[in-house]
Amino acid sequence: MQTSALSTENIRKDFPILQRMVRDGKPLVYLDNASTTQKPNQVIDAISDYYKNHNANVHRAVYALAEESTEAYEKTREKISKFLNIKNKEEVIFVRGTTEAINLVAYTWGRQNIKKGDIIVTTEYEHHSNIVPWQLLAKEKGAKLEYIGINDNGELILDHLDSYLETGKVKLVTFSQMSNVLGTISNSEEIIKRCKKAGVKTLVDGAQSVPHMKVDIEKLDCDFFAFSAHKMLGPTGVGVLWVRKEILETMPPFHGGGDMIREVHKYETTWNDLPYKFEAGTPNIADVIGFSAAIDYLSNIGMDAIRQHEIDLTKYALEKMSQVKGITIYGVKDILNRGGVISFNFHDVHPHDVATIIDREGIAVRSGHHCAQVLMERLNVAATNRASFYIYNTKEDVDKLIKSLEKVSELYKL
Ligand code: C6P
Repeated sequence: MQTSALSTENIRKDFPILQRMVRDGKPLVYLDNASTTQKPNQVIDAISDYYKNHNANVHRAVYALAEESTEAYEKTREKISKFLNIKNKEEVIFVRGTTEAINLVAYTWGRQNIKKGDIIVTTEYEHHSNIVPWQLLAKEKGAKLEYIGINDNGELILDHLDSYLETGKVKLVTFSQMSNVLGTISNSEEIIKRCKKAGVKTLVDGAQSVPHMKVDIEKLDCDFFAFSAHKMLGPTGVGVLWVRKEILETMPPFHGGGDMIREVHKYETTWNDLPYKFEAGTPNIADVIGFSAAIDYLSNIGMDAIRQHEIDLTKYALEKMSQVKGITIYGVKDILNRGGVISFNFHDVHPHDVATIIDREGIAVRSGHHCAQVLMERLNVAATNRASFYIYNTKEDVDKLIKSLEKVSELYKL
């Protein structure tokens, strides 16, 4: 059932962990959703039901449990295809997460296609998992890694993209659809359009976008797309790599082993059909099935309602937080161009100290470089605090975060 407005009160009842007390009886205020989200009973129960009632390996046997397990596993692939408007479900590959998805592309397509003197373009606000695999590949091949910079508002400078494209040497442009630190929503369709015109492949890191907004892969028209289940109510250890079929068909396998083969002889092997060619070994069956329940949960609320909830909450938080003396907030000013992620520093107190003090009040925020050290360098900071929201967060959570900063002020006599 699609609802137009989201009821945090009802939603919260589905998340057992949100009833928890932490630190001497303080109610948990969980504001680290960009890192990983909490799991509703529906997801926990789906995993437990699989192990209690259906546990068997997939794609290998004909007995009842094996059929049930295979069916449930494959149903998730169908569900993901529908959720993201993917036409061919064979283009959906289960991996461990966004990191593995990007590495898969670098090791298979990348090794096959990137040559000496080629350019791979990424951005200054990428997560390390969208930088390091390309550094490794560029070093191996004698290629160059270049960066689309960001302006002081935290947006990508697309002129940089144009000047790289003009060299005629760019083979891949890879960027996140939403920054995990600034919350900036990239102008993805425009970037992809410019790359397509130049005949350049595009990879979109959807780790922070898919959980929070409607994503239509068909419309996006990129070549590779990666995201993780655990940031969208699903279990850890499951993610998806989507690759356009024409490209996937040309890619060599990533891992060798069971299920990815058609025939193995002493010195020769032929590959299984897509997508199994890229899913070697026993997959993370239980968690893929848990992921299915997460997609159902999000679909029942509706991605538009989720996005609206986060716009409202982030707007409220930005207004309230910007009134706090001594706070520095990073990122885009326009609420419609950012997700529910607010990175900030408080006076010159180290973010780890801020996070430790407010943790005593039950507030969970992430502090550090957020696996985005290139961005930290650009912002000229070593670290930040980061509050990130999801469907169960409320304005009261924001108020508690702000109140908890008073404790920091008291302690440091600010
Ligand atoms: N960001 C954060 O706290 P994995 O770990 O493979 O599920 O996702 C990696 C990843 C890739 N891209 C982006 C944009 C991300 O935000 C993340 C994960 C978490 O910001 C954990 S470091």
